[in-house]
Amino acid sequence: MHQVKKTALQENYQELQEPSKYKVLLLNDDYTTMDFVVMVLMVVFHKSLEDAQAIMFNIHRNGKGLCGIYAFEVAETKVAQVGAMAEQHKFPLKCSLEEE
Ligand code: TYC
Repeated sequence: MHQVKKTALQENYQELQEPSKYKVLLLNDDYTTMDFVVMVLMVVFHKSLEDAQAIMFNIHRNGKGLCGIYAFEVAETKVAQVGAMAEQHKFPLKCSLEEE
């Protein structure tokens, strides 16, 4: 593939930038149980029971909610973990990623 060589100035600028962060969001649905969502928030996102319950109810009421903000690889791993747990338990729970 054709690559355009960066100038030293461009390379310097890129090195000085903080790496982008990504929001991990859980989406509401009508079938996943509240207990399962609370468990996912505690296991995958390391929330306390109280925080997990508050986040779950926020998602239930508003359609989606923020679970955490991470570097890309961490965010991607959490989305995959939620997907695998949901599939294993046959829930349609969806998790998505959004650049901050
Ligand atoms: N709405 C679901 C119910 O009433 C609970 C739920 C909350 C599902 C959050 C998904 O991300 C979710 N059982």
